[in-house]
Amino acid sequence: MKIVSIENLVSGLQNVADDDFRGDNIYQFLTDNPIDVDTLSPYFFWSKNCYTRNLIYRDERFELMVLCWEKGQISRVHDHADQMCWMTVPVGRLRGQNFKIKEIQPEKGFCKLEQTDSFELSDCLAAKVELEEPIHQILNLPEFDQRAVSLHIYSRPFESCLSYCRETDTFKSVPLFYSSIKGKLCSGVVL
Ligand code: CSS
Ligand code: FE2
Repeated sequence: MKIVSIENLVSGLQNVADDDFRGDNIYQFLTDNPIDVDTLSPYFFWSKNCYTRNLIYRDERFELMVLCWEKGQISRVHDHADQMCWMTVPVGRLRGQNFKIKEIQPEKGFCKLEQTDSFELSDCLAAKVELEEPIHQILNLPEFDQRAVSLHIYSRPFESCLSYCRETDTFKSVPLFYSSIKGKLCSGVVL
């Protein structure tokens, strides 16, 4: 199958009709357009502390970023602020774990979650976060024993999400930050 440069992926997405950011077409687009990893590498930054979020392109309709995961790094249990998300993993492997709400008392910040299905991502296979079950965690399991890179498309862009703590059964809104923008490390970011 042909592989596409990040520039071509961005221009392909810019030409997507508004309605397609709500349906299944982005998923198909990612499946049909596996990325040429060499063109992505200028956006790779790695940190010992946390996976990095590296913005490649953003407009009012969508943002496109790569996340770089050292061995063993995991995301919080979180949602996507009611936005659509599609992702692929062009480097390494990642495990996704979904959760459902068992009990919630928003006014108290209380939320008890239960694990549901898990899925695995690798080899540029496309995946999406379902709006019906939006709470999930992404893990680069130590047993995978390698770095991983994931490509994410969010529509629309969002700058905060809900983060869930399973030890305390609480949740709260947390801000999200970029580690780098268009290949340049953001000020104040220490890798
Ligand atoms: N949604 C997380 C990554 S795991 S899907 C983030 O944007 O940081
Ligand atoms: Fe996520």
